[in-house]
Amino acid sequence: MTAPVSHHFSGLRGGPRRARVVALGLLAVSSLAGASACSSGDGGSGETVTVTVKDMVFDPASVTIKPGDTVKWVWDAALPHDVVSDEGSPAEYNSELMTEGEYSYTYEEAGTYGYHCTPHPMMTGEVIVQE
Ligand SMILES: [Cu+2]
Repeated sequence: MTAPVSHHFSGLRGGPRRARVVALGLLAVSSLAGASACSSGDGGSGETVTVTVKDMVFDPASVTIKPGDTVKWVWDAALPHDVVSDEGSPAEYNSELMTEGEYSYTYEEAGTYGYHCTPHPMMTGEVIVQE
């Protein structure tokens, strides 16, 4: 009698796992050439001109700028002074009376803007805004 041989079939597949090659799609990044900032004055990005507020004088007393530019007054004084637009100036503005610190004003439109210091009427300055 022959004993039945039980065949045990292994279902294991020992084959090496196929390495799956992942094809990396090359991302073509389209760079926007020529978009870098070219700051020529047309964009309205104004420049800043500094005027020093000294005792009894604005230095320089007259500045010429373009529309959109800013004048920044920087105090370097022992006595208190302020910056106040003249009567009839195309724009009205005024700083505090102070001996140190700074004050800025941006001029949007062409014109001649006189200003002065309240305690010292002889302290005068002007901002000429030209296209
Ligand atoms: Cu003054």
